[in-house]
Amino acid sequence: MDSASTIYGKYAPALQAVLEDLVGRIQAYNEKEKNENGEMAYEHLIYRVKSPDSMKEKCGRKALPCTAYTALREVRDSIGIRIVCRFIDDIYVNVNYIKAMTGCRVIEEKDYIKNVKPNGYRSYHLIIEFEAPYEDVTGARPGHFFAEIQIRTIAMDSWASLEHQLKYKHDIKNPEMIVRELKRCADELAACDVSMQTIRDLLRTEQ
Ligand code: 0O2
Repeated sequence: MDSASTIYGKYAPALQAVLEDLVGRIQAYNEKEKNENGEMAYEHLIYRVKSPDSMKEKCGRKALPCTAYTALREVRDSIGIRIVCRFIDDIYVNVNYIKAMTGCRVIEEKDYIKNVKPNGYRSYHLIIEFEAPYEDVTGARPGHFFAEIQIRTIAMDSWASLEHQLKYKHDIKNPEMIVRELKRCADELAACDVSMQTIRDLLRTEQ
């Protein structure tokens, strides 16, 4: 048994296929924007099926049983896509595109840009549910699948990546100072995002 089948069981190939389908649709949208409007909707995207170890860790953290049903129905980020944008306004353009996608229903929405987390984390999160032509964990076909889509700027993304790495360092001598400094960096990057957006708006009005 390979590692992917240890929690997702026979649904692992369907998860991969559903992810690829979703990614294909988002990439096609970006191409269309580029061809029709001369500007990309986003800078790049990354995506993954959550690793079985990470899914097991999350089930444990939430005190949930480590089963395929939990991984595919109760934890809703087995499929994860991160859309990284150049400007703040582009985040909301992408959010609207996702919300309008055929067969997609938004079941949870968190705007950590307007409601910044106390540590400085900024990002827009959508949990979506959609139908795909594969059997799901309830035995239904077409099945219902969930995905988490995170949308943020390049600056927000670089901060989140570094902060994520630092979280796993346990030998930090002055953690309060590090938390404070991380928050300061997040706020400075956010100020740069606002300035970049303003520059873009100015250039657009001049054109
Ligand atoms: P991983 O390993 O990155 O996937 P939920 O997922 O809804 O059960 P929660 O925390 O209520 O749990 O959801 P939320 O706040 O939408 O966060 C989901 C994901 O956002 C996290 O997934 C992280 O990827 C990211 N995230 C949230 N807060 C932070 C933060 O403070 N710093 C960083 N770097 N990332 C954050 P996982 O599964 O926790 O982790």
